[in-house]
Amino acid sequence: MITFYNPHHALHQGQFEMYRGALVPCHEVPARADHVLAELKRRQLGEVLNPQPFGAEALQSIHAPRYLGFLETAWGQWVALDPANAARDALPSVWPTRSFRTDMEPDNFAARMGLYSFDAGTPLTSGTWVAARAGAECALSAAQHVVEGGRSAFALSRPPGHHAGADFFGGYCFLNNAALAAQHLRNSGVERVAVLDVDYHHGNGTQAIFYDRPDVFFASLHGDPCTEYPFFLGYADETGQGAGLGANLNLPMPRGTDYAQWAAALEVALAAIGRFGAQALVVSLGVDTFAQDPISGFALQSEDYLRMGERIAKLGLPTVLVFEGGYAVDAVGVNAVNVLQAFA
Ligand code: Q9C
Ligand code: ZN
Repeated sequence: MITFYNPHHALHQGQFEMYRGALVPCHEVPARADHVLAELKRRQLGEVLNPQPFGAEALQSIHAPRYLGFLETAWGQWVALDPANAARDALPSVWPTRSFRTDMEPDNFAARMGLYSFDAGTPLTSGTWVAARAGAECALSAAQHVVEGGRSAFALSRPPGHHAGADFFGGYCFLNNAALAAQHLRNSGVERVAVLDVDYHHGNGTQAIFYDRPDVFFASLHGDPCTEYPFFLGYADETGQGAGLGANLNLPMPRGTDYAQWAAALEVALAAIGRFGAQALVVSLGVDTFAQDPISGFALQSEDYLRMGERIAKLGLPTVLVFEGGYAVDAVGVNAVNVLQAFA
């Protein structure tokens, strides 16, 4: 398995996220990617390369230009408000909910933070843009490897991506790496692409990006949004719209779900991907389904990730795997690399 590793990921280093009225230390930390890289090297699982550069058009294939412009300039504007902000992450505190306008882009920085986000758990930091852009290049490079005939490739980056939409950040995500990979496959002539999202949390960003499209199938296994983040999307009755009707599959599961139950849902997702006729697969590989994950509620064990990788490989599709969540920092390397090793 070839890996494209984001050499700039640690430039995104949030200090705090808002949780129950307090600022608590971020779960999404640089050590996560470091552990995965160390485990890949320990098992000698293949080459680790830096990503190739991609231009603005590649990002604009998924993301709105005004959102990209905001991300690129946000840190400078945050510090311009007050030089003391250089030592503080930017977090949003006001949002345009129902009945507000979102077509306007206010001048006020806090207003624009809210316009382009959906939670207060995703700090924007000095290096967020550089890290996220290089992460997108990892996903695009992995997709390009598969376009050139590679069986599979892994994009090892953070911040993660699957909660980010065309024009919003949240859930620790800024650029939707999996969506960028899927779109790159489409632009390179792959007519039917499937995204399989196995992160504990529903991939609301990816779903929203492809919801009305018949050419990219989205299947997600996740904690029931009735009780689990991101709460407002990920229900079983979301099946796509317009030309995309039938190309979206959500498989929410209750807290406590173990691998036997989870694997039964995986069979449903893989069968649907087969019926769709996917010619390539993108996996949003979150390992926050792990029993010891500090913010999640499933009960998967480290060995289960071997079975997961083996089963997904049996689809026999050219596959791009993109690193997403997983916050049991000491186990995240073993769990993610178990999927990759068994897949390979
Ligand atoms: N106290 C991903 O796994 N907040 N994002 C949870 C827990 C958001 C997770 C609050 C979790 C987002 C990529
Ligand atoms: Zn997650």
